[in-house]
Amino acid sequence: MDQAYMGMEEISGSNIKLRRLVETSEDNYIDDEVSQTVQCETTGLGLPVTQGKSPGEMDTVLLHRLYNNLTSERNQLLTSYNNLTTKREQLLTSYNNLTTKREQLLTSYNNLKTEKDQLLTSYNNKVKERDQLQTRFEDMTKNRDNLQRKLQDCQGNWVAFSDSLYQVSLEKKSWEESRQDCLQKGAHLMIINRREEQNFVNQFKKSLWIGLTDSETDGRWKWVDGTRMTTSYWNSGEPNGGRSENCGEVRFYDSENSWNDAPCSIEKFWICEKRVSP
Ligand SMILES: [Ca+2]
Ligand SMILES: [Ca+2]
Repeated sequence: MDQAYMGMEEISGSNIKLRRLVETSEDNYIDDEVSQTVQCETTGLGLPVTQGKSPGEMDTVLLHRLYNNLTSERNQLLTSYNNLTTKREQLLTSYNNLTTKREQLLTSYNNLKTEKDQLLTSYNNKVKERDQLQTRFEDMTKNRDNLQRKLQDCQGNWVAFSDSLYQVSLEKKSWEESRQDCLQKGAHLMIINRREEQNFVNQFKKSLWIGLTDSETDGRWKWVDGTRMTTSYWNSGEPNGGRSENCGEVRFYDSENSWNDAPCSIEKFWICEKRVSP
């Protein structure tokens, strides 16, 4: 425990200069020049009755009072210092708590950010997957529709060959009526572009109107879709009808070159063609 001593160094008139020695716990003495000049007024010090006391007794009383005042002030300062120390420790603790909290929040923020990135990636993958499934679904729907159409066509005596369906009529009509019949079925009179098709049509062993005509300009044979005939399978000596035979038919089916030109008004069986793939 600190001990404080008050020593009188000089008393001169009503001014008193004090010297304080403070002993610390480490036994060091701090010679603290005090530091204080006390204005000593009779009424200010509240001195008790001085009458009848010698000057020496009066000094002792005065010093005693000063000592008490200073001790009280010192105690107040000590209390204040202790309070400030406590406050400082509380603030330090509070600061440390806040720092810890801040680090926890930072960690939490980073974790959330990582989680957000993962969710975003996952979302993008799902979107991609959905789009792929959508495309697949559309393809399958298209496929199903094609198959359904093929099935319906097969039920109507259509025969599938390569990328087309073919239907041979059960009755006979003129070339123009035959053409119209095919159009009504969403088809057209058969157009022969390849050798395989030519051999295919011969297999029916029937005289059949096909989509070939030179009615616009004699000798310039065209298909019903407006394209020019380039590869032909005319039978020997055909076409020989001139202006009187302007429509093409398959007739000599035992020969690969089975075509003949015939008058368009003659009623014959015919063959329609419908493409099923673009
Ligand atoms: Ca002709
Ligand atoms: Ca002919």
